[in-house]
Amino acid sequence: MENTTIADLFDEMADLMEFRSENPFRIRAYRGGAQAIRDLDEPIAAIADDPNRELADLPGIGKTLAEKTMRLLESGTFPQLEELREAIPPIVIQISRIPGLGAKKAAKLYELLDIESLDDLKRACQEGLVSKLKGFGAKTETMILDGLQIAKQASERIYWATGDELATTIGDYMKTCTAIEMIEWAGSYRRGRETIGDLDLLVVASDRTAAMDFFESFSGRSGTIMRGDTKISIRVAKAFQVDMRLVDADQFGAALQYFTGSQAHNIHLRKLAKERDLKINEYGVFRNDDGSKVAGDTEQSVYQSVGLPWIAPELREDRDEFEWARNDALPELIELSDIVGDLHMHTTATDGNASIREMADAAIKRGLQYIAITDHSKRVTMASGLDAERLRQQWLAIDEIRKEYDGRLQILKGIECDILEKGGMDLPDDCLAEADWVLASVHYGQKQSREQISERILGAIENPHVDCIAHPTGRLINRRPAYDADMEAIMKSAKSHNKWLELNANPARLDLNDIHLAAARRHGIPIVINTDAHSVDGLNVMKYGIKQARRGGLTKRDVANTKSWIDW
Ligand code: DGT
Ligand code: CA
Ligand code: CA
Ligand code: ZN
Repeated sequence: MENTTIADLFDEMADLMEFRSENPFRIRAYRGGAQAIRDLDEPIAAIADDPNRELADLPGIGKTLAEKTMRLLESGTFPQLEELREAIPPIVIQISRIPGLGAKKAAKLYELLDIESLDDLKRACQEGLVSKLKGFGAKTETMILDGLQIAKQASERIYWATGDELATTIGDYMKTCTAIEMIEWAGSYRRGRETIGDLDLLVVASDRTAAMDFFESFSGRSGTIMRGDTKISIRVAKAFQVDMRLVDADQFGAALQYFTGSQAHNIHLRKLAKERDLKINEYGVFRNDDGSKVAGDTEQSVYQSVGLPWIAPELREDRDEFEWARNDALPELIELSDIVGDLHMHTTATDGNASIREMADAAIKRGLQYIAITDHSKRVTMASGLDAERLRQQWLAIDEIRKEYDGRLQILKGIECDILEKGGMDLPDDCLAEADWVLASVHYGQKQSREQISERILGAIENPHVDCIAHPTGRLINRRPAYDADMEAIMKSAKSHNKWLELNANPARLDLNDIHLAAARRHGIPIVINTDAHSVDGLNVMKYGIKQARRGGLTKRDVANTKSWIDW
């Protein structure tokens, strides 16, 4: 059983427990465990098999989860999970994912309205049936209609990071198939979209039947959706679809280009071909007059046939990429190896699970030159956020630790300071003034009006001690929409006050998104890509931020933490 599968099952357990309003600490243990397992860089099954190691010793796991993991590895499930699955129908869970609705109301809707799908619920709302129920008003009905899209997406699309783990596992497995000569992922996964609807694998095989049989023998397969001569679709994990298409070697480039998409990008490309009396399809590029083939074995050849350089998949959304390509102005996209610092992470002082030293050692291992310790400020009571006194104590500790790391890693005295609901910063100016690095974040009052939230963020930007706004829009992919804020005004102010904006690399955040990143780049606002790590392994999410940055067209120059700290 894969790490991702185990993590998904623990998350499912947490969802079900949350639904039952069970002990929040136990729920958090499952969520933390899921995250820890997802972050591991080796198979947990290997650790379980190793007589010299204990699962319970892993950070974030503990004795109970270690036991459950053993059960999962042996039997694919554990009794408590099965009990809860029995008791709570999946559609009720789906309904409860509507932001603001909650478990009790979801269960009630299911019972009272005979709802079997989210579409049923939508219809019931449109017919006004929901507002007539006791305890549900017109307001709830509107909230449901507004939130249905998020709930629907959550049940249909997975995070890019989850897709990446699946794709890596399946790809590694398929590469051991001797009948396969060429293999590449296409689709939204290759483009690095923040969520993935299904995975698309493209293969050249010496023996197609053997390649399809091998695909169907993948250990994580739960069923086959269809099998034809050139395409096969299977289900893996929780009903997620993976397509495999078989093409000839001399069509590989054309097929890769076609199935990478996006659809909009491909339509634009075909239009350019038409202007040159050419036709592009998944088999190649052909002349209209005599039907002869002019390109198709590589992607480069396809783009070249319309006079363009190769365009990176992350840019293929029909935004600016064709204009850039035409003018020889394609950005040289940032890479993970360009990053030399990480300016957002938590420690045991608040809700992290590692010490400053542990984070520092892990940062050195990942090749970083500097980190900022940015625990929460006191408003975040749930994470026992720091007041000025505890923060200054932490800084005294950092003074000591710095001596040990001298010449190896710069450790900056930072803080993730909350922007209060009423406006203003959660810590006094004299305290913030002593920090090397101040992130400002909105965690509370996210439902306030556009004016209020914008004012709060603009106020933080104007505070001379604030350096950067963290996760500037507050969205959680598949769970919570961005708060309503005037991003254009925020960017203008950030630019004029010489402040920076974060790209939070957590795969559930990826905040700023690709569109905002492109806008920030146009404004000339430096972006800082941070992990917001709450554990040592949490530092590994940097690569997801890089993917998102590339979608925004960012180069090394656009990203501040590609530079040494002293160069700023
Ligand atoms: P997803 O799976 O919803 O995350 O998004 P994609 O982009 O991976 O979409 P998918 O899996 O339906 O198809 C993969 C690519 O194949 C898509 O980006 C463009 C291409 N493609 C698929 N079907 C069509 C089609 O009917 N027309 C055109 N022009 N392109 C298509
Ligand atoms: Ca796809
Ligand atoms: Ca597909
Ligand atoms: Zn944080």
